[in-house]
Amino acid sequence: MTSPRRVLITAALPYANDHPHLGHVAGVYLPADTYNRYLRLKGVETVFICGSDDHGVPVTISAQKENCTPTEVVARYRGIQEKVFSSLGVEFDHYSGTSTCEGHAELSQEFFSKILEAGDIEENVTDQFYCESCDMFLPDRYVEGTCPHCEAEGARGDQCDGCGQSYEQSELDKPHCAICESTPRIVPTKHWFFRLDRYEDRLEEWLEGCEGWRDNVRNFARGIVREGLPARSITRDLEWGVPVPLEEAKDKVLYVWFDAPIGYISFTKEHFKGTDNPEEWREWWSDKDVELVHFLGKDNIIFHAVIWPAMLMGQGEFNLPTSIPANEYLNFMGQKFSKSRGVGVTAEEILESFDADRVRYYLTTVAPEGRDTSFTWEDFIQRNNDELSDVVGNFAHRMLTFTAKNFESKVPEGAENSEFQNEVLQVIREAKEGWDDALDRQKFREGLEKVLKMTRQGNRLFDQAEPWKSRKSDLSRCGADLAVLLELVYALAVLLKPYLPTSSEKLLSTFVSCAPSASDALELLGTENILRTGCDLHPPGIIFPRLELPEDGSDQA
Ligand code: B3M
Ligand code: ZN
Repeated sequence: MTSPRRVLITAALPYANDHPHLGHVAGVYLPADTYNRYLRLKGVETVFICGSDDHGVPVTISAQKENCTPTEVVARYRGIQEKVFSSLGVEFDHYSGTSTCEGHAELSQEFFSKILEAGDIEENVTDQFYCESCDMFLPDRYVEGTCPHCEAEGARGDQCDGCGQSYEQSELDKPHCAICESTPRIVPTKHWFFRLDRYEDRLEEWLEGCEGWRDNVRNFARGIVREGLPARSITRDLEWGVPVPLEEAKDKVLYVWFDAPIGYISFTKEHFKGTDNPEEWREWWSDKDVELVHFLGKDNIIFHAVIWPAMLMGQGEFNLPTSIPANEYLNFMGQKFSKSRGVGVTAEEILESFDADRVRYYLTTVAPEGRDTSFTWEDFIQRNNDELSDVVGNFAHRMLTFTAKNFESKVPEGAENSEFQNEVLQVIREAKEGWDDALDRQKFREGLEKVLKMTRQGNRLFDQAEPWKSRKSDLSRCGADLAVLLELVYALAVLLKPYLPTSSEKLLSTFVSCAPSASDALELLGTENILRTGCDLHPPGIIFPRLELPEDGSDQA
């Protein structure tokens, strides 16, 4: 017997200082969740890991602004994040946080020590920005200036959002303190540097073999490696973070991007703690057949596709990523989501007016898979109405009410090998194959389009069969035609399962007594009539009522 496929899925750890907005959801958490649900439906074993990124400057800046401690900021936002994800139906197996997860600091320190012992971390005195009026060093987001690579303004000390590059802060032009705006002084301080240059060949070779990756990710990573990788400082003059495990660096912490991805491992470890097999985490990280899939936004590519793999190579015990589906950005009405500029809508806000599945549906149809896309309220309403209500919901409703009226809501007897049956089954089979192929390649929008197309074809086939006529002239033919169209409704419920967990469950409950479980049925879809003849259907009523624009949305649209 071959053992089942295993996939470890992670979603980028959100900084514990923000309400997840729809851009984050569309680009990272929703596709990760859809992928997890898809794999489970197929019987693949998965572990789905996430948690908050608690360390680093984003959190300390928020703490300073909100006049509280980083620990308080973390606790507040972690609660918000968990609530948002669960109300969207994004179901992680484990959601932790880098400042609270037991063993996370130790594991991060182990990574550091091991890479240090291998001679790939070296110390160096460097010039760092120091703000006199704030009386502190200005690591990362504490300093802003002009990007040395693309000249964008507002670039931060460690990374530019404009071009996605990361660099040493001393390279930044026109630096100023992000808190008080004053121009910082340069003060020498000692830091520890990760010698990425020593990994160039291995990274290049590894990336060469990473076939099937999205072009945006692979080309970007290869380009960066080819340009040559300078040593990167991985320590900071801060109090908040994982302490550097060296006597002489007692007042320094690890750079947040050093400890954050290690969270994927420490959270997995925590997940298995208290189970029958607490050591199972190791299999998920070391067994060669386990696939490791990281979902993230494009600004995180360099860290996941270059620096993190180098850390893993240096540490030596764990698997490298199998794929890194990174998305572009979802914008809001043509502008970048921005809390500070008040652009966008948070997940909490939209969920006040709409069901999670409506949000999941729309965000999948505008998934920023290959290019930036835009959320607009009008489009949100229109796609939900034109597609989910008028095509999907309407088709299911039409078939089920027709069955209720003419066949007492029982699955009518099919007609094997009739031309019509074969045609409908073929439509189902093709849709299922296309859906499977698209989801396997993490093309979620494409997978959903296959389902929609199948439904439109179903509607057309129903019209073509004219069962309202054959009902009078040939009831058994009418029943047979309907029986196979009900197969299509059932297929619809199964194929929507990864995308719309609640609504697909409602639709599936129609067939509770007539069909095997969705997982068992998946392989059979479109090959034969699966539904048991004569069995009772339980129509769910209208599953997708038409939507209206919320009042405060209309003026923005
Ligand atoms: N917190 C960056 C971000 O939210 C970061 C991701 C960490 S993943 C290990 O953009
Ligand atoms: Zn300052």
